[in-house]
Amino acid sequence: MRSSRTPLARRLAALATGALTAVGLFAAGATTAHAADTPLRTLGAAKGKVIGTAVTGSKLTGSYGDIAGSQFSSLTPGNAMKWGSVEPTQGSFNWTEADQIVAFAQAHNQQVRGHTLVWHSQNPSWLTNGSWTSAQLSSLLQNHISTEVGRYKGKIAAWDVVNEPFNEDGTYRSTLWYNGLGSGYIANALTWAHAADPDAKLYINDYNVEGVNSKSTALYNLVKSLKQQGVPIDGVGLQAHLILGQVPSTLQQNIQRFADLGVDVAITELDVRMALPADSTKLAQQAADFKSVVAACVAVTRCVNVTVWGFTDSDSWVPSTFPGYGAATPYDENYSPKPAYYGIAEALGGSGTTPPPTNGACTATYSVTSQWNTGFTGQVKIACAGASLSSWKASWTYGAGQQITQAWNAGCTQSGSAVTCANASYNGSVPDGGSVTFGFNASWSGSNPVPTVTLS
Ligand code: G2I
Repeated sequence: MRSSRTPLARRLAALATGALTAVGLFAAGATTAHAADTPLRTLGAAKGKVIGTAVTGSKLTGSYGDIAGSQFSSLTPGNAMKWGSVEPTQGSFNWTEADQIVAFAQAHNQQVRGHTLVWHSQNPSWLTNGSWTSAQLSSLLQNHISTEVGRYKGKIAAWDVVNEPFNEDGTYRSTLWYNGLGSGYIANALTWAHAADPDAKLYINDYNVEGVNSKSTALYNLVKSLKQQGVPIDGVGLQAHLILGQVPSTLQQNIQRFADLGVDVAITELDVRMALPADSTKLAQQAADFKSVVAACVAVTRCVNVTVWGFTDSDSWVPSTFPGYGAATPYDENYSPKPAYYGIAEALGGSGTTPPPTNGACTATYSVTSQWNTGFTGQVKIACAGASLSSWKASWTYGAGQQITQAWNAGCTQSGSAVTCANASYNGSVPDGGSVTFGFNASWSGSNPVPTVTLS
């Protein structure tokens, strides 16, 4: 239990993993834990699994960068390697974000999953608006694959070579590629990618292929036939954009049947969306859903990677695509691990990770949101689950001379190293399932360790 550690032990544990958040607790007899206990990548490694996240290159600093670098052993560029991103104008390339993500991954001893070479979406308009003969289309595609795979040769563990080739009924999706080149574009794309980087694992990736159904069976038959023809296909990606409480019961069986074909399987884009607002019941179901997906992968040796499609709710495609839905990832918008985080950890055999209170507690989470040479901006989020507050006071002790200079959404006073922040007139009430966040600016020098917050 976290409260049995000394403040120093807590700080050392947080520093050891680069964690930039700390959680304080206000509840009799409840327990809490935080993401610093054992990183997911370490738990995954012990099970022979790579644990990944999709990332946005421009965000890889501060808490986002710390979590991406410390918790995950694989990164997938969410958008940066798509054709529309890398060649917005024909013959004129922009590799900035893709390069940045690859460099970050190398610096953090992480794999990169390249995503994606052949898709019907997020292509440059010069390509989609052009009118091409099939010979021209074929050569455009070959050049694109050779250029991009060649650029990152030796640096990409696996490529999603072909993305989303099927309709729900298992027929081929009508796309620029299928319509112009026929189904043979898939074998050609794999062959060209293999020529450009013989060491990269080559995948076909799709959604709604997690359970045994018409679409996954079409994918299964395709992979089987590609293998029989000697086409270089190493794996299938099951995206796993799931809805709360709807993990397919045949997930493990489906993973196993692909493994039995002699290919690897990766869960490539896992998220579990829910109708907003989130509450403790939904978050507990979401934890169970993440846990069962990861457990299905753990159960099959050839399931090699589980990647979440964004690790924080602040970096998820869900709210803009499904209005009214969200909270689909394992960390909330303020980078606090949610029950889903602990669901993943448990499926990976995590011990010593106690889920945060889902019942009867309010917690305070301190994080540094930006930092410069002399100052920083921080915030404290107070969240309640199965409990509520009508007023609150958050207190902590600064260990390295930090000094609050300004606060908002709370009244803060500092005396020596002791800081106390009380609610403003308008935000004392924190309902069950709700949260309140206040912010502050402060000065620092030397080091800026994260304090533990006490709620009263
Ligand atoms: O749609 C969810 C995923 C389904 N499988 C393939 C993935 O590649 C796909 O990822 C999403 C990205 O997470 C979104 O971030 O693909 C979307 C496009 O289909 C991405 O959304 C786009 C927005 O539509 C653009 O307006 C925006 O400029 O993201 C772009 C970059 O932020």
